[in-house]
Formats: sequence, C-alpha cells, structure tokens
Amino acid sequence: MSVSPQGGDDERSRMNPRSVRILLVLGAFLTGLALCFAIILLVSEQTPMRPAVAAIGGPFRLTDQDGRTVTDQDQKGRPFLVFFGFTRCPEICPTTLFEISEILRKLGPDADRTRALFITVDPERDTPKALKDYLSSFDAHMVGLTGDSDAIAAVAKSYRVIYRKVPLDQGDYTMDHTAIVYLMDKQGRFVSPFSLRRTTEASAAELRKYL
Ligand SMILES: [Cu+2]
Repeated sequence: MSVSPQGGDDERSRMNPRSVRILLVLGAFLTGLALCFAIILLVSEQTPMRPAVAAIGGPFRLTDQDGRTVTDQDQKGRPFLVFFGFTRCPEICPTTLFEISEILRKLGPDADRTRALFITVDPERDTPKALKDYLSSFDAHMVGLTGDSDAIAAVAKSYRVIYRKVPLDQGDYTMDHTAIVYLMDKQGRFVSPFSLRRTTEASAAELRKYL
C-alpha cells in the first residue's frame, strides 16, 4: 500500500471507510474487555474467600502489660498487626518483634494510628509484668496481651493459631506455636498474613495503605 505524504483532503476521505472499520473493531474489543472485567468482578464477589477470610480473628478480652483490660473493640479505627508467641521464646519471637518494631519506627508519627499486638501463648509465665519487662526492648506501640488459659485458648483458636507445651529437662518447658503475623484492617477484619520477608520500608508502606 502507498501513502502519499501530501495526502490532503483526498487522502483523508479515502481513509474513511478503513477508519470506520478500525473504530468498529476497537469498539468491539473494548466492549469485550469491559464484559471480561464485569465477569471477573462477578466471579470474585461470589468466591467463598469472603467467609473464610472473615473467620480469622474475633472478639477477645485480655490484659495488657500495664494491667489494663484490652478488647478487640479497642482496636477499631486503626489497622493492627497480631502475633502470638511467648517471652521465653529463644528465636522466632524476638526476631519477629524486632522486625515489627523497626516497621513501627519507620512509620514515624503514623505509628500512633496503628497497633501491634503480641498475644502470649504462655499465660502461665507471661504475666503483665513479664510482658512489660520483655516489651521494654521493643517499640512502645507494641501491646503485650495475656489472660487466663481459656481466654488465650479462645483468641488463639479464633486466629487459628496452634500452640503446645514442649517439656524440657528438670520440669522446664518451652512452647511450639504458629508464627504468622496477621494484618487486620480498621474494622478488625483479617486482610492477609503480613510478610516480613521484604524491606522495612516496603512493610511500612504496606501497613500505611490501611491507615
Ligand atoms: Cu516464639
């Protein structure tokens, strides 16, 4: 095909039927695309993800490191992280709490608009005082929570956290526990597990999205 550089009116009028055809094809393509999106939206609304997601987390009534009663309702209005563990944990808990502390520090003043809850799976030894001593090494936005063994069992169950006592020598014991950090939104709904396998900046940016 030849295209004259000085096409002028003549060239434009000759191109017209083709332009119309192109527009028609483009229109059909865009309509198809819009339909695809509509179908994807419909399907994603109907997937059973929603009830499963909503089933993580739930009401609790526990005691913080200062002896105050803290409930799930107190968290409403700000996104928060939840992590289960115990103060005598040799490795996973201190590492995780350190990483969460770094993220909270990175948030600067915005950290006031969020929370990180550290819920003990060893309420026998993790009294409010034990939690307070332990958390003094971490960011001040961290809230340590304990309670009687039934309250802890109930909150762990609602987050699908599994934990158990592992006997050691001389009557001592340690704990095995699920070590997932949960991200909950402002309404207290589970968003997703919160990955710490990225830079502090990336984690802080992710958390900031839910403020
Ligand atoms: Cu641990």
